[in-house]
Order: sequence, then structure tokens, then C-alpha cells
Amino acid sequence: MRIDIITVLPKLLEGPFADSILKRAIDKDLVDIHVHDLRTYGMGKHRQVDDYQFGGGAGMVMMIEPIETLINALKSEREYDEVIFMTPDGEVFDQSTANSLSLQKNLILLCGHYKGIDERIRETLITKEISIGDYVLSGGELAAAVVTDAVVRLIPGVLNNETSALSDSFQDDLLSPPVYTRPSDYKGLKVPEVLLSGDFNRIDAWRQEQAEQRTKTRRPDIWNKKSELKD
Ligand code: 6GU
Repeated sequence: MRIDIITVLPKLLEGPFADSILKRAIDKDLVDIHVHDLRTYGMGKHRQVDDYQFGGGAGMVMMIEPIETLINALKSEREYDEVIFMTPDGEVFDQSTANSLSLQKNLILLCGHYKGIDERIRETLITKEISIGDYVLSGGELAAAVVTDAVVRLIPGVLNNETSALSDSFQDDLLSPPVYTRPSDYKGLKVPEVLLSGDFNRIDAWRQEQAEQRTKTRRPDIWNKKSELKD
């Protein structure tokens, strides 16, 4: 998979890909991440990428030309499955969107900034708009890092134990059960006896029960959606 990220703040995206699972996925050539500095395609000698909005009002708007030039340059090299605009008014990102994006080959993520982007970019170049939740970030970069992480870890071979992505919270619309490690008794705080029993049927049943309890109490919205689907 290849992910091209377009931003005016490329430095914001250095950290997230330089460590841990994302770094390993890049090193193993399971994903190819390219961060493009939009300013390279900016207009005039100041490499301008934004301008005042027509009709007046505070806040700059990202201009169409630098973005179109960069996206068209990328599209001339390969076919893209989606050109995604990261924006708080997009479709709210969830595990099922992560799952479907992880099956794609080439993605562009465009990070919004300032007051927004010229609407004509959305009309002509963008195929999908994603928000990571109902709050406002200063720009789309951190959101693009979140989406990239959630998607890349689902690519086969990225996680060592391939079953571990499947047992994540949300993957089966259940939160994860509690987990414990040594010591089995820490200052009187004991690990549930069943986990020390060696009886894997009982352990599986306990974990399932705990996952269901957690989902019911912490995320009744997910629990109710799940039981509606069953009916
Ligand atoms: Cl994708 N961008 C910005 N600027 N704010 C957000 C967001 C994206 N998702 C939630 N808040």
C-alpha cells in the first residue's frame, strides 16, 4: 500500500512514522508513506498556498491551484483509490472505515488548514472526507497520522501476531476484556483466579463475558447497535 499525505506542515508528520509499528511496516516495505510539502507547489516567489476568502470574513482559505497541481502530478504516476480530505465536517472515522481503507492500494490524504479549502477542490478532486471525531484540531495532520496508524496496522504482516488486530477492541464491536501480567498478587491485588487456571475454555468464556459487560456499561451505543443487527 502507498499513502501520499499533502500538508503545509510536513514536520508534524515526521514523528508518528519514525517509531514502532509504523516504522517497522515502512522498513518491511509493507507500506510506502510519502509526505509532500504543499508549499513546494505554492504560487509566486512567496510560494503562497492560501488567500483571503471571497465575501470577506476572518481566516485564510487554501487555494485550488497548488493542490490541483500536486494531486495531478501524483495521479499521472499511478491510480488512486481515494483522495481523502481530512476535515472536521467529514464522515466520522471508525474501525469499519479503517478496515476498508486497509484493502486499498493507493491513497492520498489532504490535510486541511486555515479556514478551510476552496470548495472547488472538494467538488472536483476529493472522493472522501474524514473527521476523527467531534472536536476541532488546528489542522488535519494529526488526524492523518491517526488514520494512517489505524489503517497500516491492519495490513497483513504488519503486526507480528496476525490474530492480534482481529482481537482488538471494536474489531468485533466489543471492547477488550481486562488483561494482567506478573505478579499474580501485587500487595494483595490479585489476578482473577480463572486466568491462572490453565483451563482455556473457562478463560475464553470469562473473557467473552467481561468484554460484553464492558461494552454494555461503557459503550451502550455500540452494544445496542450490535443487538439490533442480531435481531
Ligand atoms: Cl480531520 N481535521 C481537523 N482540523 N479537525 C478535526 C478533524 C480533522 N477531525 C476531528 N477534528
